Amino acid sequence: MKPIFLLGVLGAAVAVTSCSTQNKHYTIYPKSGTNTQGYVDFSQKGKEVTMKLNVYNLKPGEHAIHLHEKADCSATDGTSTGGHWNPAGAQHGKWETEHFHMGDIGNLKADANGTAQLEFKTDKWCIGCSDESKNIIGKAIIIHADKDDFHTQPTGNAGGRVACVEIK
Ligand SMILES: [Cu+2]
Ligand SMILES: [Zn+2]
Repeated sequence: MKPIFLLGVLGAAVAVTSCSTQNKHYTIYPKSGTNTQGYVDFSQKGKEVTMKLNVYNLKPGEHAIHLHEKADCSATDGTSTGGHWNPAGAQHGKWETEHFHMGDIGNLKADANGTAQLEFKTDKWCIGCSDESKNIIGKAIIIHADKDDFHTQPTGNAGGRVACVEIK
């Protein structure tokens, strides 16, 4: 009976793993000739995804941050990531107002040293689930040169792309 007992224990372990917290760690790469760097961590607990960002070497002030539609940071200006991730075909805007893209995170604020932190939580995303209107895997994070004005279509008039993350 020992082998059967072992299989039972293994099965329970797999079941626990598949519904516990997911953690993903990514490096932020500079784009458009900047020296912007940093890292980002995503985790999911139940239906809630948390994103924690630490960015360095930004220009002091506000910078738009979005999820863009393709995990491809290959272009020197970051344009290979495409436009804002927008599975619902919505207009660009401010997060959780009357209209916004699923990637419209908002703005980061860099201090006088060019350092910015952001913690963002939402149940509108998932990490690797089968619902493609929520799944952030295969998307990119873009940090922009300028701030998001929340109304210019479809970009928020946020300027160039100074940093990029491939969410794989
Ligand atoms: Cu953007
Ligand atoms: Zn947008």
